[in-house]
Amino acid sequence: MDTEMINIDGMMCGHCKANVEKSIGDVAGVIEVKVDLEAKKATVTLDPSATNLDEIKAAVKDAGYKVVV
Ligand SMILES: [Cu+2]
Repeated sequence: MDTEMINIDGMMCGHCKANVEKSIGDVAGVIEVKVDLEAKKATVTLDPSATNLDEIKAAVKDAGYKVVV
């Protein structure tokens, strides 16, 4: 199990936070996701044999938000 932190730009409210959490949570292999709206960060616990950071980033982009590296 890996824990990754990503910075996300474009989240303005609790709805955005919920959107991002759902998008990341729907990725197969994601075990847990927590989004901190004020810090603009997501903490993702994932199974590295099932997914990877690129897939998480793609899910965030697909939801309409920007991953800041
Ligand atoms: Cu919003």
